[in-house]
Amino acid sequence: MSTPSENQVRQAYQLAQERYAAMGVDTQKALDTLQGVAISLHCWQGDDVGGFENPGGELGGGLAATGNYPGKARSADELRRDLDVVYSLLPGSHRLNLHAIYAETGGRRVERNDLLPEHFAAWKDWARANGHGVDFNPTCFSHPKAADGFTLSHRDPAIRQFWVDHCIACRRIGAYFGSELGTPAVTNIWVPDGYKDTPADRTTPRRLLCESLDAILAEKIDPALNLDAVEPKLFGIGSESYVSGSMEFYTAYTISRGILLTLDAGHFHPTETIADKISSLLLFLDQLLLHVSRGVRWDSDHVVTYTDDLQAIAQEIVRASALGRVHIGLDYFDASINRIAAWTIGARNTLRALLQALLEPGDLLVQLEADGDYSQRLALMEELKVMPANAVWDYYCLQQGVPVGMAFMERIKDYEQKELIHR
Ligand code: RNT
Ligand code: ZN
Repeated sequence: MSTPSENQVRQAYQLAQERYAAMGVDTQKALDTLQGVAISLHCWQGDDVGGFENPGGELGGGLAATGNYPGKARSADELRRDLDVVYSLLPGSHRLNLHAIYAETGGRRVERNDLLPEHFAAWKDWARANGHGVDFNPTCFSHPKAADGFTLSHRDPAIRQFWVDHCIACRRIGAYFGSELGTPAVTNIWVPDGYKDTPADRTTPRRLLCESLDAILAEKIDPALNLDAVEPKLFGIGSESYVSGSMEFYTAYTISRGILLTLDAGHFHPTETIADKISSLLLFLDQLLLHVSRGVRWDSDHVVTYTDDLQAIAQEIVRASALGRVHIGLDYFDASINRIAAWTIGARNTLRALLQALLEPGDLLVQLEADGDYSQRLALMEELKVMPANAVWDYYCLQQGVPVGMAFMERIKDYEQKELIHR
């Protein structure tokens, strides 16, 4: 498939720029803003959330990566090489979101509560050399002490303490990345805790979760180094009837403790979207973390595509002028297609949705609304959906020296032939 020539891209941009200018939208300003947005790429798309602690170990916590497409990363070096390819296909400069199970312990078994910054030194060196900020996550699943489905809200104090200690270790590792890289890590706690069937006592696990989180957060860490986030979920596989860390639990918790709330787009009722939650929460919380994902029926982790949901999320961030307060991460894992394509497609879609949102004549829309001219507001919103945003996107890719249009797939196919199929 042939991709447009440089000249075509420039000509299309010229026309698009004029169309947007006629609406009072400055396309270059939108691109300048977009360039400042760093998406946090989730390392776990590269190896189906396997990690390197226990190669071949089973994925737990109700998470499931289906498919056996060749080329899964088997080591941190392979994963970093794969990530390098993804970053080279994205306009702008982006972050990495790392899980604790990606520690490099030199072949030694290190328990999760004993993890130290030094086990992430190679990640730090690589991130620094490539200008990536790093975000971090305790791994409270895929472990014998999580096998019965409870971690931080476990009734056994010894098991609870183990996971508390793991999370404490992870906050320190987050702070290490923050200080080494000069940009705070967002350390996000997600626990799978919950019941398959109707519980008799919904209170106790939530009280225990609250106590565990307070113990984890007891140590004050400079927010310039590490920011804490917690991630609710309505249900998971094996926790269909009850999840300790529900939306209401964590909303109240984060507001009362002044930490970040994580909204994962796949963690709610199938018709419930996170876009509408952003403006409400930002009235009471300083910052949010998003896990941009796509729920499909009971799965919460499909590759991010260019859906209305995605566009609504981007619009809400931009319309609330909240790009500086909303950390944007991706969260999905698809093992049935080329994993690098999965990463790249989802990340490019997320950036493109942000661009389209940045290309809205925000003041005009708000003015129409204030004037009560809802017909004109509707007409304009519909017009915006088909304005030539993609010509601006192509031009941005050209400017940033990354493939235009679908040309990124050629690079991925090439890497697949040279590297992935030999794994
Ligand atoms: C699980 C949560 C969580 C995980 C990652 C691997 O439902 O979304 O964010 O996907 O921590
Ligand atoms: Zn998530």
